[in-house]
Amino acid sequence: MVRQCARILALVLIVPTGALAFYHKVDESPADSASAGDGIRVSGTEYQFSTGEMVVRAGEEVTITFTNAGRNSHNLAIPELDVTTKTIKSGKTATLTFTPETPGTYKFICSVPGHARSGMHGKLIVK
Ligand SMILES: [Cu+2]
Repeated sequence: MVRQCARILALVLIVPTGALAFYHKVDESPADSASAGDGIRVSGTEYQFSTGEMVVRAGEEVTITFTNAGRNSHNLAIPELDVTTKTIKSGKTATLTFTPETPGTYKFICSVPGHARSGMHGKLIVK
């Protein structure tokens, strides 16, 4: 268990907010699905993510760059895959890198109490 936690922590890196320029493009089309490639950028506000659907391939490493564009602290978690960013403050960015092994549809959420229920959730589709 400790070992697993350490592994997850190692995967979560805080990157400088220099990445802010990128996510505005994603913000303009919240209904679109994001797909892997160079990685997925998603932002979160009260109380929604900039994309409701992410599509990735099984067996391929995926990097999700999550930016908190809201006022409160948020995170991006995929409970079924046991991966989550740290809970980050307004304006901060965190990166999540993992390799989904099994095709399926997984929920991603903000795990701060009440936030998923208020709208911070979406689908990660692993093909
Ligand atoms: Cu949140």
